[in-house]
Amino acid sequence: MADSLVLAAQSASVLTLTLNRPQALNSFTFELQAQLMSALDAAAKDANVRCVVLTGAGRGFCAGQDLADPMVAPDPTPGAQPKDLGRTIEVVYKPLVQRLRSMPVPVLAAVNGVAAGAGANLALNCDLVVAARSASFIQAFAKIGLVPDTGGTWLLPRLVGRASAMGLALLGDKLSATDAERIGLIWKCVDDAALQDEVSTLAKRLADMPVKALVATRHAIDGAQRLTLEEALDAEAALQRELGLAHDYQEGVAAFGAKRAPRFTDR
Ligand code: T3D
Repeated sequence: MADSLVLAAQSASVLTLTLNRPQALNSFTFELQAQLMSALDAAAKDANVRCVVLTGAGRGFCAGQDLADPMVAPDPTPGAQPKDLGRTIEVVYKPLVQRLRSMPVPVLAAVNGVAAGAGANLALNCDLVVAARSASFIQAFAKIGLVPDTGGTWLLPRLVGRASAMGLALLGDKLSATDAERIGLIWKCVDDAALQDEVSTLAKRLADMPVKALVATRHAIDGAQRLTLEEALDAEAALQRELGLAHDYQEGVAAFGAKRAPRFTDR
């Protein structure tokens, strides 16, 4: 659909969702968020999807909240009612982060260009982030008098430690993809011309893996942040117990013994 704000394209079991407002660097409107949520909901229910790739159309990945959207832009008219930005977080960004984090398949961000504000943290909420060398990450919030949202306050210190998190969040400087890889903010930075091939190969590889175990790994790693070592060991035991009963474990061990490629099907 020409006017779709999120383009969906499926190749084998990899679904690519492309944010499609290139004229405004794919910044978020309520409608874009609604279409993205609906595409993610559909992917979550579709057994033929085993990996989702999130990327942007044009030269940007996502410039965060559309600051021209009348729903959030301050109204300069004297006496005008101030906008409730907390509401935007509650109805737009919180559900989006929760949707991404609860996807039953791995989600890969292919950051093709600038990722700013909520757009940067949208990418960082994905399971793996691969960026083109010309891409950049900007915690743009402080520049307009806001705090990092879309999970930024939770994610940044966990990804890069408090010192770097504070530097990124307070200063809001543009961080190159090369530096983002160097400080551990993202998984990988590749040359622009290699992004598409790199992402396709990685997405296909993830889709062929035991995705149920990959998703359990996401939950275990995120959940372990607030656990003691003993609690984490117990959580690992519970997950191994569950996964040990699943088809993919039987298949993985059988394939290893038979020296053949496994065929994982659980989701
Ligand atoms: O409810 C709430 O509002 C709270 C939630 C907040 C969540 C957030 O995400 S807050 C952070 C919002 N985002 C930003 O502050 C980033 C704003 N954009 C920029 O700083 C720059 O555009 C970039 C650094 C991202 C890229 O710069 P550059 O020079 O490569 O491009 P540009 O010329 O600035 O932008 C190109 C066009 O996209 C331009 O439109 P034009 O002039 O060609 O018609 C620009 O206005 C538009 N654009 C870019 N970002 C946004 C945007 N339009 C609306 N909203 C944007 N966020």
